[in-house]
Amino acid sequence: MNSSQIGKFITIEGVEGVGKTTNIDFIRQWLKQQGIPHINTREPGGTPLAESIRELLLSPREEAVDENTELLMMFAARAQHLAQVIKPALGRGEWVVCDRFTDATYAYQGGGRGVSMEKIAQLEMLVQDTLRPDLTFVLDIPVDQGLARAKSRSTPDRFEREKLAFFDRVRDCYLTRAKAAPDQYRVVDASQSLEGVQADLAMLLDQYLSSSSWGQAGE
Ligand code: T5A
Repeated sequence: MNSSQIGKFITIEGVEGVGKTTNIDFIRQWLKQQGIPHINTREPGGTPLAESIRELLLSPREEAVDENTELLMMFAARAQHLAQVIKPALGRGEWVVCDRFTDATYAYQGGGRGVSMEKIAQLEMLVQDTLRPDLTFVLDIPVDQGLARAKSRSTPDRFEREKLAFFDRVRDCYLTRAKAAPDQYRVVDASQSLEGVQADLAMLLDQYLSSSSWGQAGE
């Protein structure tokens, strides 16, 4: 591999309990096998300050959270994460694998809460400028199945207390965005067995590597 290359930015998205965290481990193993330097991180979070914002965002609370407050906190955490972790890693030529990114803001704050997509796009420009993921996996599953998996594992956070209709809008938004930009997005059926999901991920990663400048440089 040519170490002067800029790293690739891979994000993994989907509704609650779809298997993002589980499959990030699999992607990490895959990158290791290819000898690709990489880091794994997550949103909201990824730095001490951004993880503190995550705590504030996810904790259930009596006080109603204004939708603009929630939106700005997501982007505040993201600005810190980009400055401290994501941009430096990409600049060092490492791949960054991130559990959720701005697609989650479009899906949850836009699709779920009804915040205007234009407002989100303005903040995206402010915080990210032109930086966008190179490749986004949308793990897709019927919402009730994802929530059942998430609930079997931990007590519901502030988002997981939302109604099914909220998550249906979140899922629709992810699928709409994926359909609109097939170069960036790969939708994976996450209702199948874990082995099936990981076989699909490995095939898509192989395809991506062979079509990107990294694959050509490594041959
Ligand atoms: N948010 C985030 C916003 O609203 N806006 C934003 O901009 C951002 C960045 C973050 C919350 O913040 C919101 C969205 C979220 O609500 P989170 O922790 O990132 O929270 O997201 P969650 O979806 O809550 O994470 P979970 O850990 O609950 O779900 P995962 O990571 O998708 O699922 P995972 O891997 O933990 O798996 C859940 C269970 O299912 C099993 C696993 O073993 C595990 O027990 N499993 C399977 N079982 C059977 N078959 C398979 N194929 C399986 N895959 C996994």
